[in-house]
Amino acid sequence: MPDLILHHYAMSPFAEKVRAMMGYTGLSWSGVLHPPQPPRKKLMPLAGEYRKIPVAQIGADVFCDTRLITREIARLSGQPRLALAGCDEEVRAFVAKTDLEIFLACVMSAGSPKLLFRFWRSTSTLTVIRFLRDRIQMGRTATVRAASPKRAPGVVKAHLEDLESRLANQPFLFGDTPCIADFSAWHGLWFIREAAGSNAIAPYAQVNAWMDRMKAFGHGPNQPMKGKAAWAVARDAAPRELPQSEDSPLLGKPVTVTPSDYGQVPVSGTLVAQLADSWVLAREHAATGTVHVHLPRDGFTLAAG
Ligand SMILES: N[C@@H](CCC(=O)N[C@@H](CS)C(=O)NCC(=O)O)C(=O)O
Repeated sequence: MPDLILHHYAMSPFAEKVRAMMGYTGLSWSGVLHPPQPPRKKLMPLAGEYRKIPVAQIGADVFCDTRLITREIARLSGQPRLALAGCDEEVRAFVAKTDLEIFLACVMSAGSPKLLFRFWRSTSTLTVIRFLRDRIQMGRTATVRAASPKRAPGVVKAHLEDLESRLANQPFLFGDTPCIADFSAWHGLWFIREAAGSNAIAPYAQVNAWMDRMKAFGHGPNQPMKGKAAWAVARDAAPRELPQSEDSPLLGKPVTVTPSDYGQVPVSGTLVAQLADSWVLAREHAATGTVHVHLPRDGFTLAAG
């Protein structure tokens, strides 16, 4: 059985970042599909209250946020440049901007009746209504503001011009081979060109050629998995050994870890490690036994819970 289980849904751009990275590495994976909005009953025993997608699972270890999922893929594939820690400050700054400001602008500018129709065709009217209600509510409570529908196309245009010039003399954004930055830039533009079927990127020849190269990686060998089978994988495994934790007065105590940007639902558990890039919470559920939920420190806050 493949090591990595990806919890995702088809239209999720951040899940597409991971799927494309799996395609590039050629690692095989199992995929559990979840609804495009909470409640996600099959995910809850594994990731608790975490409300975003994707989530990755390796045995009884659960990784929230692509900052940590890509770290695991870099480790499994032996390709350090697929993780933020394996790249220099310039790449890290590019990814930070692309994963938040540019991503939100891509989603805003891709929104169209055509996209909604495609989504409706792949789900149901009720799901579309629930989805829209959920995202309006999520936008209202977010601490980051997406560019308005009027301003978003300008933000995307500036991004496309930047990519076009980066790609003038090299096949990938930071050199001859892809790094994490390529996958960050891919998923927002994938949403515009592939998911929404918009031709906004058509005038950018280098970007289109690069997108074709990224698309050609595919998603790698993968197989569907049922939610309950993923629970069984966790139940039959023990969480992996943790590295030495930093000191923290909260070690061994109940805590919450919460995203600071949007979808700010606190994830609860017992703090079992504070590492340089992540917090690890132990959680118990009858369906899964003990799992360790890994959440990044960057972009999240820890509190006594
Ligand atoms: N920082 C997160 C962002 C993930 C994210 O925003 N995912 C979107 C889907 S692409 C999401 O969860 N939206 C709300 C939802 O699906 O409930 C990451 O890198 O994984």
